[in-house]
Amino acid sequence: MTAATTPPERPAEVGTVFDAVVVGAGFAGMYMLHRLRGLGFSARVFEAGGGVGGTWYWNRYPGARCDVESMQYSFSFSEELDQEWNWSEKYAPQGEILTYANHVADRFDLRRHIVFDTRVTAATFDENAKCWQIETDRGDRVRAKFCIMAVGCLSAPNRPRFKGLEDFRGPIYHTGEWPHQGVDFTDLSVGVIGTGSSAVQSIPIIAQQAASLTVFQRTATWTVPAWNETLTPEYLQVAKANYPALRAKARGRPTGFYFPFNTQPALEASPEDRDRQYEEAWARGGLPFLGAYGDLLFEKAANDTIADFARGKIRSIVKDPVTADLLCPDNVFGCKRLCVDTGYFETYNLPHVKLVDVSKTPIERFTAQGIGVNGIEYLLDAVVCATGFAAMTGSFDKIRITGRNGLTLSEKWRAGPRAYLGIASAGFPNLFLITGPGSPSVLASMIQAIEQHVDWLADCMGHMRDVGATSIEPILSDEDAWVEHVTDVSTVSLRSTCSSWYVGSNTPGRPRVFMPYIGGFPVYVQKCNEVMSGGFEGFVLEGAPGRNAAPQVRYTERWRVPIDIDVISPAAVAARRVPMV
Ligand code: N01
Repeated sequence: MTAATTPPERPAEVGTVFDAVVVGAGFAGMYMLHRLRGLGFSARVFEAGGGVGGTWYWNRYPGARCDVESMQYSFSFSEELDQEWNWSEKYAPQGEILTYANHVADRFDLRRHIVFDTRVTAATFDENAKCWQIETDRGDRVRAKFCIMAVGCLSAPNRPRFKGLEDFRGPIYHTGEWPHQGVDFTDLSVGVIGTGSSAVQSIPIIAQQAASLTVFQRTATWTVPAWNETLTPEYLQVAKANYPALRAKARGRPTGFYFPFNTQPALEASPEDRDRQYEEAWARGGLPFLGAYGDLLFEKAANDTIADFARGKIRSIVKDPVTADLLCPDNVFGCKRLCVDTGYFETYNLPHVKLVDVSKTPIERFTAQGIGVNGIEYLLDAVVCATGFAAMTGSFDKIRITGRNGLTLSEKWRAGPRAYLGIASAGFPNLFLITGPGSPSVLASMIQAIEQHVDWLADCMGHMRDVGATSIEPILSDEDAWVEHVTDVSTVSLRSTCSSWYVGSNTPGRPRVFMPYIGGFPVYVQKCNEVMSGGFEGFVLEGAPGRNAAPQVRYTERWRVPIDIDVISPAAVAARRVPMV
């Protein structure tokens, strides 16, 4: 099931002391390293994979591509980088994003500080020395003042423990750990379990190769066409001329990326106007479809109008009415993460593609030759588990992170993750979480969310050095208030109403907690800016006089932009008595 090749031998590194150790060399780890080096800090990055890129290193399944437009799904910290890189398509394929990640690593000379094929297994805070001891599966034991978790929000694959897995004679793949050499499904009977983003992207491509394809669907998915296209030199020239303005505007948007957003309520439009608006938004495609009206994720009646429209589209595409019915979701539109596809529904018109509903009669077991559901055995040569991830917290759980008094982070988070601003957790001094639970993270464009956290952390660490502070740690009551606020705000959104990986309910045994901050990226950024300007309000800094003074702002200036659009209007919040940040 894994993509790993045998890593080269190397001696273990023991006893070295760094200013910072970063766990992970995806976009978060790479940018953090760049900033640490800019500040003159010594740093080591440990990366489990054999190269940079994180998500884009592991998720090599057929059809994998980004669902945020390439021009915006990229680093924005370097104007030169923006100008020199040319994206080939509106939505970049996985291979191109990985090439971009490698380009960034080379251009900013990051590799010599990264150790690949090395998984961090433990991080332990030494209360006397006020530093972290970090251990890896290659025998490394190093120390660092700061331990920075850049482990990704969707990096721990969810592998349901179906009965009889070991009986199945064919290969079982997981989309999140795809073999690097690729998989040839030609002439095979293939089963795909799941219908989330990974499945929606891979199913049309697998169907082109396979002799037969059986999709096991537990919950029908909402997906919008990508209308992907090649980016012409003329388009790139105009876009690049306006890049700085686009980047700045994006920072003021609820998702951290720019797209046309109609703040008018759907319920105030006539049915004819709504249809016209939805047709136009559908024709633009992608995640911006949800920007057709401002109340779609807040008012169920408004949501019903877009859901009805989208169900109409599904029925107009899928020829077999029984299959079309099964493919029509009955939950809130956009409640689970909206998918973006190319030819997903059309694939079900192919004669060799079958949809099996496992919503009421779950997968019973794997057999030697296939999968059993409701007394029927579906014969398969290979199975693809597109079953997602233990989102937001799964990657932390894989590392034994021990803070003050021997408490582990997993123990502290047993009833749900607790972190101030999603960036640090009380009891774990000098431990930083990049896009941790309680920050916008997956509800924003990930790279922008990463950059904002990294810039904030860089200014924080720079300040600590300026004033001689030895440690920083959230005040428990401020953390509690933030966690409560994150939950309160989530109740305003219809997104909190269904079972999804946002609330952890896609994997058994996890508490139901809405984990990302849904109050909107710019509102969150404003809060972070205020915390910093106020001398790191809500944090205890130890070790120097004047430690809670306002810092010298080195990197966060670019995040001090006006809020262009709130995702949750103050009026909506007031109506439900949810405190604004
Ligand atoms: O995972 P998912 P994903 N029996 O959790 C089903 C990002 N991403 O890898 O909905 C049967 O969304 C599960 O069913 P249900 C993006 O943020 C981005 O597809 O829980 N089925 C669901 O259908 C995305 O949201 C991109 O009832 C089982 C599916 O497996 C996130 O990653 C591309 C099951 C899992 O869907 C995760 O996407 C890919 C079981 N026991 C991913 N267990 C882009 O940028 C689970 N399922 C485009």
